[in-house]
Amino acid sequence: MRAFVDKIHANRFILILIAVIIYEDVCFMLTLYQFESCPFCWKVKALLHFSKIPYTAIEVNPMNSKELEPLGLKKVPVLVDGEQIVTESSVVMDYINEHYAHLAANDSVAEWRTWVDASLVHFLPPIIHKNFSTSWQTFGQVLKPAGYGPMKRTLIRFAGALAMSRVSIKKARERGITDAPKGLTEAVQHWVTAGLAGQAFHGGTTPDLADLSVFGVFRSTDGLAAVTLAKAASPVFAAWYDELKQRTPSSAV
Ligand SMILES: N[C@@H](CCC(=O)N[C@@H](CS)C(=O)NCC(=O)O)C(=O)O
Repeated sequence: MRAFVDKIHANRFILILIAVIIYEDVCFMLTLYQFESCPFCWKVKALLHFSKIPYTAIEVNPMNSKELEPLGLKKVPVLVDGEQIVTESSVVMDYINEHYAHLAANDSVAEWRTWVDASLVHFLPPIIHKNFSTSWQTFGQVLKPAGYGPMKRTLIRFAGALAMSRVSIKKARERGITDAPKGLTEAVQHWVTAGLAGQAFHGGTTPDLADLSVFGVFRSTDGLAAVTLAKAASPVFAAWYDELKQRTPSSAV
């Protein structure tokens, strides 16, 4: 009888433990507000996916960002971790790294991450939105996983292609980018020569935050002209990109 009562107590303890673990997983899950097409969001996702950190993704409507209204914010990515609301992709990556991923960082990582935000990221929009037709194709692809119904998707696709094909080249020119494909090719060569420098990854045998930042920006346009161009420019880049893609399956739940 005593043994039976002990067994029930032991089982009750295990059940409570399981309930607490499930509760913690559900209630303390990270939430990422994002656009599927946003390179800054993909930098964050590259880190979450590589480190296998579960999170809930909330796709923000790029036409009105209404999902962000309760937070009083306008831009993605936004990470919510319990009471903490973190904005700016690089700050979000630092937050995730400090609390969850714990990848090593050094001065070189910091320099490459700055290069990604200040330079690399600006070569992509004028390529993938170079005219209405290219931009229409781009939105067709990037909106697929966003989960919109057909009407909403077509509306966002049309409005997005109209706006982006007008804005991207103008913005690139303001930044001094007159030949985006040439600029991107040079950027890829710079990354391969000075960033990877003969190693599998900038981080050596394993990717670091520099790898994940460069990869994230390209990953936002996977299958589109910018990635095709970059891969054609360098087989080393192509192998590095494919390896990272394989190592970063989605950890969104
Ligand atoms: N510096 C910011 C840039 C974020 C950003 O520009 N996000 C764009 C999407 S790629 C956005 O939310 N745009 C909406 C808007 O400006 O209203 C970061 O690194 O997070």
